[in-house]
Parts: sequence; structure tokens; C-alpha cells
Amino acid sequence: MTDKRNQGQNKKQKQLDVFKVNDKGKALTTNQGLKMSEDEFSLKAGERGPTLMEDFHFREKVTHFDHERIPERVVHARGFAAHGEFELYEDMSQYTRAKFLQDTSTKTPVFVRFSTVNGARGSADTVRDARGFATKFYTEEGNYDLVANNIPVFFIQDGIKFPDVVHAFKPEPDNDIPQASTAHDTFWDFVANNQESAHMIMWIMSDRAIPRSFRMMEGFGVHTFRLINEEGQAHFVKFHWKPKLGVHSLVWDEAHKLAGIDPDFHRNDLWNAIENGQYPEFELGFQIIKEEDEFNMEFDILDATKIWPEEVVPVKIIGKMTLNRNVDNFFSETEQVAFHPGHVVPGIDFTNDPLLQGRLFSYIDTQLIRLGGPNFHEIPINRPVVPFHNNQRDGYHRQTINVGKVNYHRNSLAGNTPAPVSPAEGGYEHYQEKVEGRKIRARSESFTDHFSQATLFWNSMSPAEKKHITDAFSFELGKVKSKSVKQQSVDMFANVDLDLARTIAKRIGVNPPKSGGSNVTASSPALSQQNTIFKPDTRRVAVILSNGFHGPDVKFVLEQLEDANLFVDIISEHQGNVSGTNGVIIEANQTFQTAKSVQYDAVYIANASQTNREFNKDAVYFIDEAFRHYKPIAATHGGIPALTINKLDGKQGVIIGKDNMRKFSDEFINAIALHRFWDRKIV
Ligand code: HDD
Repeated sequence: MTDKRNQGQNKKQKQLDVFKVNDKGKALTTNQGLKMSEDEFSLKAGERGPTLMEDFHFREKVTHFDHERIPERVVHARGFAAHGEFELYEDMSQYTRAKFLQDTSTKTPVFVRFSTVNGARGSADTVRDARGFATKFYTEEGNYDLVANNIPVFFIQDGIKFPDVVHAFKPEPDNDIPQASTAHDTFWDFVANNQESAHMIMWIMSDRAIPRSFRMMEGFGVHTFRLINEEGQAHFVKFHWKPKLGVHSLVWDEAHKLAGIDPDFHRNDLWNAIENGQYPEFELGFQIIKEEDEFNMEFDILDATKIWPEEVVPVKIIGKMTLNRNVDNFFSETEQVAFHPGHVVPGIDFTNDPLLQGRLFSYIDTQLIRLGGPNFHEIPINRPVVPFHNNQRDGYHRQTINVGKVNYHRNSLAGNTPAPVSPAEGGYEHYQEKVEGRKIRARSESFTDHFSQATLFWNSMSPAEKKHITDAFSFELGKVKSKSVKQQSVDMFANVDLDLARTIAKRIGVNPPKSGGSNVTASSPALSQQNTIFKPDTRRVAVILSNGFHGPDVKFVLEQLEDANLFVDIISEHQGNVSGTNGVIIEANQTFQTAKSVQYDAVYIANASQTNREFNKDAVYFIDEAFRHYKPIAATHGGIPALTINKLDGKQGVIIGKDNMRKFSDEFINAIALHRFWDRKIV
């Protein structure tokens, strides 16, 4: 696998290859290249004496170690990344002069970092939170960064409030509790007193905030950007990533348990999918609004708390990104990558969205402290695949050796180069938007409707999704200590839906709001995960197996699961070989000590008989938990009694196979494609 990753497969990979070092089989040296004869013992005055000052090897080794850590990102500290490629389906020159969006034969190398927003670098993957979805396109015109989230709106409307919202959702400052969670007083105090957050909160309380996988999330550029074509004509655009596997989520109880059982759940999921050749794919979509229609929408298109409903402005799919290579080194690549919404190429421009305007300042600024100076663009993962030439010089860790005397513009000694070039020669020209106004610190009147789209989102949810949102509010506000904050929050969400607010109020012990409600009756089916793509591919199946299983039948079923692109783990009393009838041997790679039901999407009990009592009890618990998480459960032969003990036979999404294994496998795979059985009665 490592060899495959090391092969330079595109321009970016070839560039990175130059910096790769393989230490295997080499003599140990200092950083000066000096071979050392000893690495375990410091240089001492006598075998039991003090370490000597002259021990340069000790000092170099320990000093380097002492300085290994850099500040974590102030937000999005925990992330995981992969390399890939973007290919275009259709020439977009009608809208943009960006070259990588014009030539369908170009494959643009990309690097994508997914992240949680709130938690520290070592926090769990499955917490309730928005997810970052940042893509660096290494184009022939320089780097283009689409720094997106998996939620299409944001907490605030103006960048100046970013420090406030982040302070409020991070752990509270007196005791640094709770980690990676918004279920605390300061966050909800912020929400209730900054009601522009209403729409975002509906998404955060929804299943979108507990994704099943990074591979199963949408990505949204959030802001309205501009596309500019060769004629200088502009269109407003919103960017979308659509996962080919559909948008899927965990259930809250599962997410909670996974945070302890497998805090790296999303990392493992992405890494393993890529290592197994199941490359995640996301299609890029544009929503386009003509410049002349800027004021024809029911909302202000510069307001980052608003979506453009897909039924009103359809998403045009224009290309596909495939993530096909894991990183070689987490720190060098994933940790040091530096994104910035201001990294654009000709043909892509900004709007006056005040949140975007704030971002355009913050990202470079944060890299200066995080990566220790102004030369972070020289770090291999951040380098464009085209050369850069300007008169910037020096600074910490400068690697480029600029030759010659000239480091200023205008000059005659170098023929006035490096020189700006015209747009026709590829020079970036800002869109000449006409602006006029008085200097003023204010919010536009057109930004003041905070609830209509929050209600639109609520109206669009399926009954199961509505239940999850109600439960999430009840959990989060149930953890808030201040009764006043609880009451303010419930009163606020009465503006979204009165019944929702009353249910929460009852559960958290505050007064049910007497008035409120919304007159918005519209819904947007595209917002519900019920209407997404459902496939069995890459779901994880736990197969419970003990000695004496029906050899031919189980072998047949496992082959069908593999053919359906499912990832299978075999759980038995011990790891290693398990014997079935007809001399069939299957190797178990898990036991109930190593595998828990929350790590799987479906369970197949192939045999749980003739085992010890503990195994049986564990199997029953495993199945029961999977049942409670609405997952497909199947059994054949000696596995069937485990279902009967749990009284699961005949329940929705529970499949029993007695003779026809083909029919059984098809039914089971179809059930896996449906993922969850929400109408199941859990008693
Ligand atoms: Fe941000 C990181 C996405 C608003 C300031 N942001 C960061 C990352 C993502 C986003 C995905 C992680 C990049 C990576 O993986 O390295 N941010 C968003 C989205 C926003 C948004 C979709 C709203 C639409 N951000 C936002 C605002 C500000 C920032 C309003 C400040 C005014 N964001 C930052 C930052 C970070 C960052 C402090 C922290 C680490 C970094 O930039 O590199 O500059």
C-alpha cells in the first residue's frame, strides 16, 4: 500500500514525492547527516555519572522533541484528510473563466480535510457538531480552496461575531468543560441572545450533525460567491458537494457510545475505505442566480444564514471528486495544510456577504501563528503545482533561494519583472462591482428574518428526523443549568414550531411557550435525508460465527456480501480459525472484546450455538443494541435461536434464512441498503 501511495500519480503527487524520505534500512544520523554509533545512552562522565553538556546528539534529539507540537487550529482542530482528483463533466466557460472548470480532459489534484469544529485535536470523531469539508484544488492557475462545511448555513451573519460564537461553543472558560459539546450554558445563552443562529441550530440539532461517515456528507460553500466568465459577466453561485453514497447519519446513542469505543470512528472509516479501494466520490454542483435577480429572492443572497432551496434554484452537477490516496504523514500533510477562502483563481470571486468578508481576513492571520511565520505556502502540501514569483522575501523558515538583486517593483534591473499580467494572460482581476454607501456599523434590514428558513427546515423533516431533533434539543437544553437560559431558548424556538418548543419545555422543566408558531408552510424535500441515495455499498456487517456453522451456506452468504461491496468482520469466541461443516474454515478477526455493535451497520448471526454462556450473552446484547439502533439483523441456521431469545423474529428489518440462501442474501442486502428501520417498535 505504501508503495502505491508513494507513486507520483499526478502533478501534486510528483511534487510531494520530492520531499518524501524513507528511513527504512538507513544508518541513523543527526540532522547534520552525521552517522551515530549509539542512540540509547547519553554521553556521561562515567557509567553512573552526570550527562555532559557536549552531548550534541542528546541535545539535538531532545530539543527537537520538545518542539514537536504546534498550536492546534482555533476551530476545526480535529481533522482527517486525503488526496484525490477532480474531473469536470461539462465545460463551464459560460459562467467562469477558471481553467479547471473549462477543460473536461483535465484532472485537477485535490487535497481534502474533513474536521469537527468545536473539539480539541484529540477529541472524539462522532460528537454532535458541524463538519468542515475543505478542498484544495491544485489548479494550473494556482491553488483554489473551497473551505466548506457539511451544513449550508452559519451561526452568525457577520465575521465580527465569530470570536463570540466560538467562545460560546468551546468549553466554558472557568473549568474547560465540556469537551467537544454544545450542551452547556454559554452556548445556549449565545443562541438565545443571537437569534440569527436559529436556522443553523436546527441543522446542528438534526442528524446532519452526527454523520455516519465523512464519505456520506454533503459539503456547502455556504456563502454566495461570484463566477466571472471571459466576457467579464458575473453570476452568483453557491457550491455544493454531493456524496455518491448519499447523506447518512448515526443515531445519537450510537454516536455517544462510539465516542468512547472508537473515538477515531470517522478516521478509520475514511482511511480503510481508501486502503480497500472503495474510493469516496463527491459530485460538485453549482446553484446559479443571475446578477439581475439579486433582489428577486425571498431572502438576501448575501445572508449566510439562508439557503437557496434546491427546488427553487436547482443544483447543476458539473464534476466529480474522487479521494483515492491516504496521506503518508499526518503532521506534514493533514496538520500543516493551510486553507483560505481567499485562495481563488481567475473566474471565481467574492460577494459582500459580511461573513465571507470577515473570513477573508482570518485565515492567513491564523496560519501565521499556527505555522510560525509567513512562509507556510512553501510547506510541500501547501505549494501550488505552478511556480510562484514575487518580491516577498525572508521570514522564518524561508526555503526558496531567490537569486539576483531585485526584490522590488517597479525596477529596471530585471526589466521590471516579475510583472503583473493582463487578464488575457491569466492575471487575476477583481470583479468591478459598483459599490456605494455610507460607512456604517449596522445590519441590513434584509438580514432580519431569522426564523422562516428554520421552519422550512423543520417542515421538511421526516417523522423520524423530527423526533431526533426534538430529542437533541431535549438533551442539549437538559444539560443547561440556568433555568433562565433554558426558558429563553425554548421561547426562541417557539418561533420555529410551537409544538416542538412545548415538547422540549415539558421535558426540561420550564414553562411551555404560550404563543409563537410560524406561518411558513413550505417544505424543501431536498433537505430530508429520507430522500437521499440509499445503497448497501461499504456498509459494515458484523458476522457472528461459532464452531459448527453450516459451512456451504455461510460461505455462500459471505460471498454475496463481499460482491455487494460490503465490509465484513467475523466475530467469534476467539480470533483465528472457526470450523464449519463440510470442512469449511473461516477466520475470525474479532471477538466481543474487540467489536461492539455500534461499529457496524448490520448484523448477521450465522451461528451462536454450542458456545459458552458468556459468548451467548454477549451475542444477545450485541443484537439487541443493533435492534435498538434500527439496523438490519439477519440469521441463518444456528444463529436463529439468538433472534428468538431477543423476541426479534418477525420484526421490521429482521431477516431469517432457512433454506434458500440466495433469496436470504438478496433480502439481507436490500435491508442493508435501507440502512435503518425507523418504524420498528422498540420496547
Ligand atoms: Fe472557518 C477553519 C469552514 C466561518 C475563521 N473554517 C475552518 C475550516 C473549515 C472552515 C472547513 C478548517 C480548514 C482546515 O481543515 O484546515 N468557516 C468555515 C465555514 C464558515 C466559516 C464554512 C462559514 C461559512 N471561519 C469562519 C469565520 C471566521 C473563520 C466567520 C472568522 C472570521 N476558520 C477560521 C479560522 C480557521 C478556520 C480561525 C481555523 C484554522 C484555520 O482557519 O486554518 O481562520
